[in-house]
Amino acid sequence: MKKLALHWKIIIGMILGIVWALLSSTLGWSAFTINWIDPFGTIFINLLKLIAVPLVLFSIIGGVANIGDPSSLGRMGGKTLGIYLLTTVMAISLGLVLVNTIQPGRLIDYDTRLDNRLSYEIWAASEGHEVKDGHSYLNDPAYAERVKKVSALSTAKIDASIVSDKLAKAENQQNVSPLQPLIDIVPENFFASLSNNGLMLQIIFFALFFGVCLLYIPNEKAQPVLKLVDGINEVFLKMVDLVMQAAPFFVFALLAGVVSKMAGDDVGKVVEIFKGLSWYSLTVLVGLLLMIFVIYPTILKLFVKKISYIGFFKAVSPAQTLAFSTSSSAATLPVTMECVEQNLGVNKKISSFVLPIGATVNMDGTSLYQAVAVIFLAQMHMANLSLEQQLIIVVTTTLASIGSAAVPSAGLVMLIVVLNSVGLNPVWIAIIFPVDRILDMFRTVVNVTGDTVVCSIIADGENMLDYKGTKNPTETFDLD
Ligand code: DAS
Repeated sequence: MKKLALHWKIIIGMILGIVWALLSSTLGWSAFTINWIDPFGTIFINLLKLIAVPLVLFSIIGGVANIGDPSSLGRMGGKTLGIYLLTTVMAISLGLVLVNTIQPGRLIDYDTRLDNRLSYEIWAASEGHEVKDGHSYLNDPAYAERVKKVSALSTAKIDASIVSDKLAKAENQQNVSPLQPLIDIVPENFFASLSNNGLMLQIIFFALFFGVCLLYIPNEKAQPVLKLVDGINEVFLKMVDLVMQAAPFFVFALLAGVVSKMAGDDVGKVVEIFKGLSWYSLTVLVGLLLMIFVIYPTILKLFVKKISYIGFFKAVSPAQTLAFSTSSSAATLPVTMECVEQNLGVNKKISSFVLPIGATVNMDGTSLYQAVAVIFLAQMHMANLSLEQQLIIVVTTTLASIGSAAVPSAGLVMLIVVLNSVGLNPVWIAIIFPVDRILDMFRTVVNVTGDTVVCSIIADGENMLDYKGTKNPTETFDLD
């Protein structure tokens, strides 16, 4: 039988994982799945992250040193960040258009148990409605009328304990100087950066610095270092191929764990959760799917004529299916790099530079989701955000998506920062928390797909795209 392409094996693993989880929930075995199967999903993500960090380090050092002259590095860096920013703002705008075209009434069908006092004050401020001192919102006819118009609110009990750690993290995010993100890029102790996965930007900074300095030392000194770096790179890429042989099983465990944790022993709960957040989830999903199947292919076609629509998806589908199952751009990065290099013909000098930066700062899916979530939560609390506030959201969401780490649910933590920026209550993230892990899968696919598109455009622009049609992806991760 013709060897099945890896991405099909991963998809089959995913489907079997979901089926197993629903079955185990029905039979009351979800605890078994969570205790004995889910850990293999965690092992898989750890293995991929174990490879991603040194791979980013050595591939950037090798990529920069092989580029040769720092000026082309500067030009490429400027182009990369510029296109990343463009796609992020495009994603946010799409999110805002989608969420604003759905009437608030249709977004929600809950009864309220939320902190109405806060909603009342935000609503009054947004409507220019005077709140008289000591005036109780319960007997304010204008507010009561408003509550009647917009159906009742979330049934999600605001259980602050769900989000307390995330709130704490976001609070830290708040109490820092505006240039803190810049300070955070420069590590004081490189080995500390290596040991902390979330500091990918520090590893990238060090690798760029090391690679550029490699260009300025005498060639006979630089060559042995470069040879060693290239050899180490090959080893880590072989590790990816090895781990990917077991990807279908690991993905089975990942999906089984995610669904079991969500459903417990009651499959109906999954239906309940989605029924409650249907319009919100649908709005996010429509936006993300438009990004993957319409926006990105259109941008790619505009700039890189030679890559066909089908050829592109065949080439990057192993990375997309992995992004979906791991919900981590960082964990998927090693596979993303192999896909663009082996299937799209992107030169390593480009991919080793553009992709690690993209995995960390270019999160278009996250930014679209954050824009939708903020407006949804505002509408839920009857707060009409002004156009100026929505523009503030574009800026803070762009920064928040850059600041989000490339790990599961990072986008949710940064959403708190965006909520704060327009005076909304960050505890409200508990309302959309239940579906976050599922939506995270889709937004991580968008994040990774966006990186591969920008990488292809940069490579083509630098005449470093040797696309010969996507050979059968089965060979992408062969061990030979
Ligand atoms: N899971 C994040 C990523 O790895 C995205 C997010 O949390 O929004 O890209």
